[in-house]
Amino acid sequence: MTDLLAPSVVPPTSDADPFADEHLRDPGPLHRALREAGPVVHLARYDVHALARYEEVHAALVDWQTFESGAGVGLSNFRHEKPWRPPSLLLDADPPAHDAPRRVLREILAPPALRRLSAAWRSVAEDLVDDVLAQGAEFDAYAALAKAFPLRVFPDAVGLPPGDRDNLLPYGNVAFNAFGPRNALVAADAHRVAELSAWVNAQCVREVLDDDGFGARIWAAADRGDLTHEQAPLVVRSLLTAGVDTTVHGLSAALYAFSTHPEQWQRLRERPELARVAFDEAVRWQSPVQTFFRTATTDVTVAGTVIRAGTKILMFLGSANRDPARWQDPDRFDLARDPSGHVGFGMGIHQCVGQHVARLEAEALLTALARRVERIELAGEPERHLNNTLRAWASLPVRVHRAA
Ligand code: 8QM
Repeated sequence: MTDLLAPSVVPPTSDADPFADEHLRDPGPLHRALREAGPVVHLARYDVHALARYEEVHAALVDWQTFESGAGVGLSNFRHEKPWRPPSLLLDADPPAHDAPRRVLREILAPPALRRLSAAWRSVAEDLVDDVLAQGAEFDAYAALAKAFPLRVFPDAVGLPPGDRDNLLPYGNVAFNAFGPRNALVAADAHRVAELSAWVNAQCVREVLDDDGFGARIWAAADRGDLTHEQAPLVVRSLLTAGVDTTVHGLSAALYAFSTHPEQWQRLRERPELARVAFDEAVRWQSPVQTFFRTATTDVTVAGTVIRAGTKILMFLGSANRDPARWQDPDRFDLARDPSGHVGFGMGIHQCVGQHVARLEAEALLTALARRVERIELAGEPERHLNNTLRAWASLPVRVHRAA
């Protein structure tokens, strides 16, 4: 609420475009500048307020009443602009509408429900790592592992028919670009949006999904009355939008981290039970999902700055995860730290509902690799893939030394 007694602060202004190639390629310097400029910074280019410090990002994430998602969590305001696709029932929603889809998905993706997948995923990971290692000591860890593994296990778990899964990452690329401004990254894929959307929507119908996956369980929830039958395909669509690129680039982050921190790889090899915490630390360190927006539901004062009702607020998750006021030596990838509290999976009522799936994938892949590989190092310069929201990869050339 606006405190009538306190004078309001005029926040510092920045001309920077966080969605420009330069900052997407290397966001650290901009993040540092924004954190140091103040708790709230006005971004002149988009006329939005930005939060780059942990404290304010965390506070905004947990206050869904003041910082709503229902106007969309990208730059575009769904109350004034037509969304590029029907809004997500989870991501672009607030209570009470948000709660039923969330509850359904939470049950389906909860640890007890995933237990039956664990053994199968471990064995897929072991076979994949064996195949990759059999082909030589140097390979692209992005393509061969980080991308290959989720594409092998996740669409099956959802219940997609076998065959053509090549559309999943391009669809995700479109969806994650769409949270940003309509820049050249959005324009580059514009010609594929209709085709990719049609393909994804076609995978969400009951008849296409096998009867034992996450997708079928979403439809079964509709039969029980926990969702409507109109909602079910959109909830399946959320899995296909949020569940592929995120894990691919999260696993890439972990592999990059270990390729550049040999002592941390040794630690993981000695204590493979650290795989899960290592994945969370990699998510903190790289923040595969860099940013999300909220919309103020009322005039709200943040650290003295009045943010007007109906305006967008840009939250820099990746910057909050490197804020030295919250993290000791924040730029260090360190398995000895406790990364819990990072906002790489968000925080509050929207916190990643699929995080247990992601951790299970990471655990399977990292432990399979740790058992077979003594050392992993970069064999060339990694290449980034630029996206308005994702901290993504195009290649991660590595060289491995096999364990005896
Ligand atoms: C981001 O479609 C959706 O429901 C959805 C899309 C993207 C995400 C989450 C949900 C956070 C990973």
